[in-house]
This record gives sequence, structure tokens and C-alpha cells, in this order.
Amino acid sequence: MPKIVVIGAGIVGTSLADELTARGATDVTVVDRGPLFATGGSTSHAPGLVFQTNPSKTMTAFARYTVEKFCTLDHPDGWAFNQVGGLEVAATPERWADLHRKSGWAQAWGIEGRLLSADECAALHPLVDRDRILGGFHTPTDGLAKAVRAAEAQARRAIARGAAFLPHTEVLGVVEKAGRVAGVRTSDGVIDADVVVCAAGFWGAELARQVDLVLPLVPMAHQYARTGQIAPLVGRNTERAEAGLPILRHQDADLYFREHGDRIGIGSYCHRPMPVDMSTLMADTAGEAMPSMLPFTDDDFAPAWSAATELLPALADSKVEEAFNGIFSFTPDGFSIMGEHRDLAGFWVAEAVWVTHSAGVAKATAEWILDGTPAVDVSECDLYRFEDVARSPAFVMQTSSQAFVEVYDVIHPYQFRSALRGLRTSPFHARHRELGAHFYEGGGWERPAWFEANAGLTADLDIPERDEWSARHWSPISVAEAHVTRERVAMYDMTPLTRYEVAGPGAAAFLQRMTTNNIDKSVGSVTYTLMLDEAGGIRSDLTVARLGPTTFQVGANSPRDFDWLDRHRPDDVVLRDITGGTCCIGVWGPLARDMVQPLCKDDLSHNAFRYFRALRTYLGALPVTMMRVSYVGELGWEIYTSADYGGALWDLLFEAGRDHGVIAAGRVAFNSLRIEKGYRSWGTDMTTEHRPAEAGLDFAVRMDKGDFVGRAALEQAPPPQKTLRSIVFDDPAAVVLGKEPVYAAGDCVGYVTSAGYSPTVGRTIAYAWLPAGADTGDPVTVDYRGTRHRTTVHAEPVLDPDMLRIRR
Ligand code: FAD
Ligand code: THG
Repeated sequence: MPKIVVIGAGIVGTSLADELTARGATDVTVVDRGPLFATGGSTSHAPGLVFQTNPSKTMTAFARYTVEKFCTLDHPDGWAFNQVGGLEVAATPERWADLHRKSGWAQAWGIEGRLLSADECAALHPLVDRDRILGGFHTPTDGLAKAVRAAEAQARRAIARGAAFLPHTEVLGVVEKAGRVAGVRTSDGVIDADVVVCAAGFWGAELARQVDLVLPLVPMAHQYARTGQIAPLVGRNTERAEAGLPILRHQDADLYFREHGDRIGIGSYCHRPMPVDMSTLMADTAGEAMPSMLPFTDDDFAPAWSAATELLPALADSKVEEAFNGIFSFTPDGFSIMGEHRDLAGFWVAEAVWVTHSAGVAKATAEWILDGTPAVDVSECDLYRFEDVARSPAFVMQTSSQAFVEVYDVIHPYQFRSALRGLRTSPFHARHRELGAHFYEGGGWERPAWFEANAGLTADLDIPERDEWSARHWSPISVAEAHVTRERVAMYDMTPLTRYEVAGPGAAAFLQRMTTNNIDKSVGSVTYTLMLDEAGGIRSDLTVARLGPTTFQVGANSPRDFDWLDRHRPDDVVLRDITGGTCCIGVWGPLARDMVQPLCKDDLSHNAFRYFRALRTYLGALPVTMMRVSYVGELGWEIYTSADYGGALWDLLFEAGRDHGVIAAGRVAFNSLRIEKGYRSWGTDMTTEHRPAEAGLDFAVRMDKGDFVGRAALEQAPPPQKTLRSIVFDDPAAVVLGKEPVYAAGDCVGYVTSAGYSPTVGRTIAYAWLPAGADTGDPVTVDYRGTRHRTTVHAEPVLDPDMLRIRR
């Protein structure tokens, strides 16, 4: 068992010590610069509201585990968790509709919850003015955490198993030896360690900088105030219980509430973002009891107070008696930051974690450190999920500030930030703008979603009207673009598709070991393959093109793939991300060959240039690599070249396609076409929580090819309990967007992952995780923001099961 030092005795560090020692770690030391256990960090004054339901399945799982665990904690002073339930009220029609969506997430992720009328809300929380609200969402298992007690109770369990906690011990530096962590240097001398975990809360970014690690988090002040006595509360709560009413969110006004005996605590996000400059903080408040508390700024609270008294009129007879601006971490995407430093083995982080998710994050981190693989998919929280640009100080500051502003906003799944756009553009960007592209953002890239230039193509199509929500950030033009792809030919910007060059004498053996399929084939081969973790969960799906005996081009999904490959890379392999300097156009559709062949001296016929083969050649004067691969399921190629030739390549192809009716088409069409064809999108349809057989990807696993990462786990794997299936909606006008709960015979049995309207079938098609027993033809219903849609489990792929469209 490794010798482990945890930096920070807040809710994360204490919980981690408990989880580590529970898994048999015997040598665990937790150090904190402050006293125990009110250390002066964020945990010391967190009001401890735990609302479990979150759009993210992972974050919800973290919260659910935290609740389950906190309910079992003992502390001599009383409860660590008071399960008063949670109530979120809607003051606007938009929020009321959104609570239906939230209710769907709760169902899908297994949190008990119910939508209530305004009267029912008022009955549950008598301070609420029922005339101000339209209804609410009640979750009986939510509640209040007593964060310091929960921290101490978990620390005591760890101490009983041998862990040590050292107060007033500041970590000043990290000791390294031969690229590994060797210990920490503290105010009291060096403590040796094989593993160091940074759980230093909002101090974490500064600590990590010492070991050349960027933690994209911003310490931000957030206002919390307590009123004086509220008449209707007097005598309701015992001092011991503190609260009996559900914790309350009024998100339309960026507020939350809890009881403190006969007083009310109000948390407000209804103020300007107040990023904290750590250098001023340390100088000003070091040595004070609570470095994480800043003086209250009254002016910022004025709108919060007026909105609070509107919702809870009884507050008006009181006033704010105690208040402060408390500090905790915000990140660009709102997720926590977890993982191990790639260049300094043994240095781990568990950062930007709310009390709500703390035990779940701690458990996953302990599993990751000790067993190698967390049970829950942690990709959304992965330390290496960030693109280079997203680690720049300017990006981190702006997007984290935006995350603060939007923390309680209703966020549409296709709503992208407006600031810091245009950071990454393909060489075709100017052409896209000329064609009236509407852009989505992904990984810093501007990605055309559809083109206004194609508006005229919708005329002959019967495209159902959408409801207001699903019509946002969507256009019927996308349906026409998908249709033209199936009928004629379309050009797609594939530049943002992450690409690596893997080269060197060991490249083939390396990729063979890292992935599930046989990639050690002839030069010119392209292989669809999976990367698994040690537990057999799917980490990514890739295409591997062998461009030379020792040179491969890998099509990947995210910076996490680079990280995973780089960690395992032997010295005789060079790994290079070539996405930035190159570009790619997907030319797909029945007329693709007619359009491209005249530009090329090489024979592009079906037998000369076969499906899943690659060719280095020229189109006109331009050097290109062509791959006969199609994520949309049509005849055609991905055509790669370096960025400098990009503009010329676009023009050459677009001109060549003129007589064939070529169009530029966008992401929305792309997505619906790949769903028709049965192709999965990693991170949405499947994650590390799924093995290949469950995700319907067994065909990409070659158990007979020799050892690979995850193979041993697959051999031991039980038969699938759940499987990813295609479902087709009965009503042509029905639309879903993803993450909706799925019901069979009245019970929630799964959830939707992704969906798209299929112009070919004239219905929405979706993927859903369903029990393994679900049969083709079975009826299941999907709850879309309170509306039940009937669907039918379909055989896969829904379109072209005989591959006639691709292999021709
Ligand atoms: P901390 O509690 O800050 O612990 C980090 C520890 O690291 C500190 O004790 C610090 O002293 C120590 N440390 C730092 N640097 C060093 C060093 N160099 N050497 C040694 N020790 C070091 N979350 C919720 O879930 N629900 C809520 O209702 C809620 N309300 C909040 C209200 C306010 C006003 C605030 C400020 C936060 C709120 N939060 C809430 C957020 C929550 O409090 C934090 O996210 C959480 O407590 C962070 O826990 P932590 O263990 O990561 O950090
Ligand atoms: N193009 C390239 N690389 C990629 C993607 C891509 N890497 C990441 C991601 N997208 C991978 N996803 C897929 C999913 C399916 C297919 C290709 C990439 C695909 N599947 C065939 C099938 O399932 O029938 C594979 C057939 C076979 O194995 O022969 O084409 O879009 N470059």
C-alpha cells in the first residue's frame, strides 16, 4: 500500500482519508494549514445544502453517494445530515417547464422526486408565497449537510484505521524524485509520500502551479446572509435539529434558502462575479480564523434581499443580521477536477468539489488511486479534459465567471457561450460564413450547425413543427441537409475531429496493446477500434489508419485520449496531436465518387479504393490523405490536408460538386445521420461505465489478437444487464434532446442518450440504455419535459443494415 499525503482537511480531504483507509490504505496523513476541523476553508462555513439532481449522471451519482454516506455518519454533537428534502420552485413558465426536465433527470439517474402544484409547495414550505410560484420539484432525499461535522466524522473513521491528521501544517512545496512525487515540504519539515493528493480547495490552483500543473479553477466570492428571527419559525425547530422545512431554491432569482433554527439563511448568486485575487487574500487574511470569508458587500445583496422577501414575505419583518462573502471554486464548465498529474506520477488532485458531491468524488478518487479505475465515469471531471486554449488564464477567468452568472440559469443543451468565440476556426471558416453558417462551439472550435444558404432546400420536405424548446438552436434546414446527403452529396467540416500521429518502431505494437481491434494490418488499412480502461470500460472509440509501416493516424474524441495514450507510450513511439495544423472535409453521398474522381489520377472505384482503406494522393494540385470512412453512413471519404491547403481544397471540391448539387452541411444533419446508421458518439452514448458488449460494439473487439488493456476484465465480465438500443418514435412530430427517462410498463427502465430527427424514416430516432431483455418491437415511452412519447425498440441499424449505401 502506498504512503499517502492528502493536502487539505476540508470535506474533500477528510472524506478521501476515510475512503482510502476503508480500501486498506494504512499510511495516510492529512495535513492542513488551519486548525481541525473548522480549518478556515470553504467547508468551514458552507451552509451545506445538498440538492442531488443534476443534468450530469456522474454528478448526480456523486451526490447520491454523499447523501447515503452522510446519513450513516455519527458525530457526538448531533446530525451530519438532516434529510429535510429539497424543494425548487418555479416563478416563471420557463422554469416550470425546466423543472419538468429536471424531474426527468431525477428519474433517469434514480433520485426520488415529484412535481408539485403551487399549493402543495406552500403546504410543504409555509413561508413560500404560493401566488409567486407556478409549482415546484420536491426531492425527499435531499437535505442539509453539517459540513464540518461530516468532515470530522469521516476523519474519525480514518483515524480509527490509522490515518493521521496534522493541523497547522502548511504545505510549502512538493518533493519530486525521478519524475515521481516523493513527499511534501511543510512548515514542519518534509513528509515522505508515494502519493500526494491536492484537496486544498480554492488554494489548489496555486499549489498545483508549483508542480507545473494548470488547474482551471477560479476562487469566487458568493454571498451568504442570515436574517434575524422570523416570527412563523419561532418554536418550530429544536436547536438540535436546526431545520425542518425542505431546503429551498428560487433559481429564477438566483437564490437558495435554509433554516437556522428560527432564522433563515440566504445564499445569493444574484450578484456580479467576484473572482478573488489570491495574492491579496493571503496578505490580507492569513492568520485570521477564516481566510475563506471576505467582508460582506451590502450593495451586491440588495436585489437578493428584495427577491427573497417577495418569495418569503415573512422575511420582510426581519433583516440581515450576519453575512459574509464566502469563497469557493468555479470552473469553466462547472465540473470538478480529478486525476493524476501526467508528468509527475503520484501527484493527484480532487478540486472544485461542492459539499454535495464530496463523498462521491472522494470514493472515485480513492478507487482511481488504489484500484486504477473509478467505478463511475469521471470523464466530465477529468483533469485532462481541457483543450490547450481552455487552460489559458484568460479563458479560465472568463468562462468561470460566466459559469457563476449562469449557475442557476436554464441552459439549453445546444446553447453555447457567447464570449471567447472564434478561438479555433478551420481553413473553411470564411466559406462557411459566406454560406450563412450558424455555428455551434466544441473544444474551442467553431462548428457549422447548418447553413442558411440551404434554406431553399426545405421547400419540398414535410418537416414537423417543433415545440419552442426543441426548436431553439435548431433549424429545419438541417433536415434538408441530411436529406441531400442521402440523395446527392454534401461536404462536412471534419477539422475539429481530434487527430494524432503515432509513429516510431514501436507504434504498431503500442496501438495493438492500447486498443481492442486488430490494427496491425497492411499499409493503407483503416480500423475502427476501442480504447478500454483496465476494468474493460470504454474510454474512447477510435479510427486507426496505417499510413506507413511505422506511421499511424488516429482519429480520436478528446484531449483525454491524448492523455491516456501519452501515459502508456513507450520511448520508441512519438505521439503528436496534428489536429491544429491540418484540416478535413467529409465528402459523402451517393454522388461522392462522381464528384471527386475527376479531380484524382488514382482509381477511386469501389474495388480499387475499398471501404475502410486510406490513400495518400492528390486532388488537383493538392496533396491529400483520403480515408474511405463515413460517420454518416454514405459512400465517400474523409479528405485530409494541411491547413495551408485547406481553403484551396474547399474551393476545388465545392466547384467540382457544382454539377452534382453538392451542399455544405452541418453538425445537426451529421448527428441525425450517424444515429440513423447506428454509430455511437463516445461520452454521450457510451462511457467508461459500459463494456463493448453492452454498447453493441463487440464487433470491434478481437479477443484472439493477444493482450490489450482491458482484455482480462472482459474475460471476467458478466453478461450485460443493460444494452444500448435504438428506439424510433411513433409520432412524427415527437422530439427529444437527450437524457430523458424511458419507461416500460410504468417503470423507469433507462434513459435516452442522443437523438436526431431522421429525414429518411420521418421520425425521431434515439439511443437509449435499456434492460438487456428489451426486444426489438417492444414499446417503451419517453418523458420529454412532462410529455410521454410512445416509441418502439428497433433493430440496428435503422438505416441500411446491408451496407448497400456505403459499399458501392
Ligand atoms: P476546503 O474546505 O477549502 O478545504 C481545503 C483545505 O485545504 C483548507 O482547510 C485549507 O486550509 C487547506 N489548505 C489549502 N492550502 C494548503 C496548504 N498549502 N497546506 C496545507 N493545507 C492547505 N457547497 C454545497 O455543496 N452546498 C452548499 O450549500 C454550499 N454553500 C456554500 C456557501 C458558501 C458561502 C461557500 C463559500 C461555499 C459553499 N459551498 C456549498 C461550496 C463548498 O463549501 C465547497 O465547495 C467545499 O467546502 C470545498 O471543500 P474542499 O475540501 O475542497 O475545500
Ligand atoms: N472519423 C475518424 N475518426 C473518428 C471518427 C470519425 N474517431 C472518433 C469517432 N469518429 C469514432 N466513431 C466512429 C464510429 C463509427 C465508425 C467510425 C467512427 C464507423 N463504423 C463502422 C461500422 O460500425 O459499421 C465500422 C465498420 C468496420 O469496423 O469496418 O464507420 O468520424 N476518422
